[in-house]
Amino acid sequence: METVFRIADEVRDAISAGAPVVALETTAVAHGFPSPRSLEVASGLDRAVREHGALPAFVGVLAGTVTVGLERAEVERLATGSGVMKVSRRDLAAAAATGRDGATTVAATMIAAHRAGIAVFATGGIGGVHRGVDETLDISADLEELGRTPVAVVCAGAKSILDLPRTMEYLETRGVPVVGYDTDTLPAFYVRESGIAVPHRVDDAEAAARLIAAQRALGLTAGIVVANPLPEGEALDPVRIEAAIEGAVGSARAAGIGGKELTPYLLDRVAEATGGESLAANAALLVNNAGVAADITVALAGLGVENAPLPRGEG
Ligand code: PSU
Ligand code: MN
Repeated sequence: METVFRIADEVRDAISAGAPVVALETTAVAHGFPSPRSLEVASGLDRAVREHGALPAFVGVLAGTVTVGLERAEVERLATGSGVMKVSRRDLAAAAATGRDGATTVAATMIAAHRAGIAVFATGGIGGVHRGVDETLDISADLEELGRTPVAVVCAGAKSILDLPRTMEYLETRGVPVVGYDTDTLPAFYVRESGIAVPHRVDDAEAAARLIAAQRALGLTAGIVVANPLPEGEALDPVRIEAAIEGAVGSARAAGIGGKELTPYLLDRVAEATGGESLAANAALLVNNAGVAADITVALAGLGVENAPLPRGEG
C-alpha cells in the first residue's frame, strides 16, 4: 500500500524544533468557496498565520495520502479540483485505500494535526448538532472528535444552521471546554453573539495558551473550542441571516438532503440567499481565526509547551 500519512519536511522540522505551527483545514476552503475565490482565501490564511509568527500547515488527502503541510499547488488542486471528497473521520480509510483526493473536515484535520504533533488548528465554524436532530440523529463527527482528540480549534463558534443550544450540551457531555475569546457568549459565525453563554472566557492569546497547557498538564484528552467572534465591521444583519438560514433548512428538508451533503447544501443556500455577503464574512472570519491561532501557538511556545511527541515509524 502507498504511504497513507505524510508530514511535509518543513512542518516536521518546525514541530521538532518546538516552533509555532498552525493546522488549517481544506473542507472550508474547497467546499465553502467557488474557485477562484477559494484560492484567495487559502492565500489569505497562509499569509495571516505567517504574519502572526507561525508556520501554516494545510491538511488534506492527496491521491490517498493524508498530508500535513500541503504545498501551495496542492492546496490549489483541492480548492479547484472536481470530485474532491469531503473527508471526515469515517472517510479517511476509504480515501486512502482508493487513492482519492479529499478535503478534510474539522474532525479529520484534528486527527491528522494530532498525529503530526500540532496543538492548534484554525477553521471557520465547527460542525454540530443539526436542527431536527430528534428525527435525523444528525450530529457532526466534529463533536465526537473534540471529545477525544487534544487539539485546540479556533473558530467563530458555529453557524445557526445548527441547533446551537444542543451543540453546547453535547460538548459539555463530552467534556470539551468552550472558551470565549474576549467574549462571554458563543459567537454564531456571521454574527458576534448567539446569546448563549460560554462556560469560560480568555481575554488574549497568553490566557488561551495557559488554558491549553493546563489541559495537557492534567492529561485531559479532549480538544478545546476557542470561540472567536468575527471582526465587528464584518458581521451580518442577524435578522437577514436568520431568514436565509430558515429558508435553507426548509428547502433541505423538502429536498430530503441528509448525511454529509447537508452541511455543504445549507452553506450553498445561505450564500445564495445573501448574495456575496455571507462569503465575504466567511473569508474575513477564517483569516481572523488563523491570526488568533498563530498568536496562541506563539504564546504556547513561549510557555515552553512541547508539541505532542511525534508518533513512531511515520515517514
Ligand atoms: N460549518 C461551516 N463551514 C464549513 C463547515 C462547517 O460553517 O465549512 C465544514 C467543516 O469542514 C466541518 C464540516 O468540519 O463542514 C462539518 O460537516 P458535517 O456537518 O457533515 O460533519
Ligand atoms: Mn452530519
